[in-house]
Amino acid sequence: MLDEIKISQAIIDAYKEKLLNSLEVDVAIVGGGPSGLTCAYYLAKAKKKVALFERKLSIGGGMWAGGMMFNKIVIQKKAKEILEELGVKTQHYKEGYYLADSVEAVCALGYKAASLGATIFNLMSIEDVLVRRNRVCGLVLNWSAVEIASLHVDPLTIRAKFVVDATGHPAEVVKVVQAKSGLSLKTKTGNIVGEGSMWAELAEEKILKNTREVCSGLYVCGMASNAVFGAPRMGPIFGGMLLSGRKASQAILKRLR
Ligand code: 48F
Repeated sequence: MLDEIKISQAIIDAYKEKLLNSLEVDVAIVGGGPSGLTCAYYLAKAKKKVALFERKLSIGGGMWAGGMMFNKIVIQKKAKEILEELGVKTQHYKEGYYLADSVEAVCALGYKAASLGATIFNLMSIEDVLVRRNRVCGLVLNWSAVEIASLHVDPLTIRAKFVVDATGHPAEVVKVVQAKSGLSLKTKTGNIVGEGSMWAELAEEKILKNTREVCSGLYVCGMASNAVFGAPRMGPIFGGMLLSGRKASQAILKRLR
């Protein structure tokens, strides 16, 4: 016989444990788009304690919709390896261009990251950071529903050895650091430089250089990297997102050793 109260208890007990276990982590990732998920996957694979926070109901960010809702993604040869490692089918299109199904790619990234131990929270928004001794060392979280309804509800916090801003175009974590912390960013202006108009080739070339620590304790990956350091957007080519997520994980793994 099924008891509704036991079902509720199971959910509350398990979620409480999940949240308590994530109060102190090696790496906290903000944003569950392709770059954040890739970063979480590689960190979890290296057995690091990683928590990822996504504002929306579903992870996947801008990847589900391919280009203008045609749900296919284009990737380059180097990034094809990552999708293949995840078991995603890729298809050769023309010299240097490969295709994958965006739904298959998002599902594989989420599944692999979670099954290797990355803890994923959906429906949570990061509204602030913790800064101690000039270093970003944690996140301030709240329910997205609180944010959407503009309710006056105080948040909770978690501590992390490293934080990753994978929030895409708005670079929300770096924005809050710039607005509130007084920390100088490692960009050419000391502030967010801003993204440029679409130029796929240049954007994909720059994104890896821009995937780095932007101030002590805080890395950027994915589109946030180009927005922060000042490089074009790339449109519906996703190789750079996957490679950037992997690069951020590798840089952090070196620091964690
Ligand atoms: O935008 P998004 O997919 O970022 P990405 O990984 O990939 C960019 C591409 O999708 C595309 C592109 C490539 O060609 O330019 O845009 O860099 O995913 C970012 C995720 O972060 C969430 C947001 O809901 C989205 O799913 N997000 C943004 N701000 C917050 C957040 C926040 N403050 N707290 C929690 N999640």
